[in-house]
Amino acid sequence: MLSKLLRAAVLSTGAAIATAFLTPAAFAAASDYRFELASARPAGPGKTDVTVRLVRARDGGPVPDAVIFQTKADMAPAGMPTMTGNVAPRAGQQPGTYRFQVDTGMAGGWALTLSAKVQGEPETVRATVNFNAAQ
Ligand SMILES: [Cu+2]
Repeated sequence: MLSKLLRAAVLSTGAAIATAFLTPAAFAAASDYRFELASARPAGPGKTDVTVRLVRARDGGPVPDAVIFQTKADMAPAGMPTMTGNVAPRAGQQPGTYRFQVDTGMAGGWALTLSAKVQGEPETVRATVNFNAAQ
């Protein structure tokens, strides 16, 4: 009886360890996440309000509470990589979305490049999201 209980305990401990190794967090990498454009709206002359969504690549689920520590905006999509615009963070509207006001002094194609720290993910997630600025 005792040995049976002991065996069950050992088995369940083993199962717990196996489960821990199989959780997505254990295998997570920066490529498990992606940024998507949620919206790009004019926000006054030469300014665009850009909202991006951070999602898990696996199931498209939102990833809240990421820390976006580096941003850059330029007109590389329009063949002007040296034309840059200031990026200022704004409060996001819903969990998993991140919002910025970008100084888009020129209408056309812009790229917003982001570096982010995701909770529980040691690798930095980097991505570029293209958007269009109206004037
Ligand atoms: Cu330009």
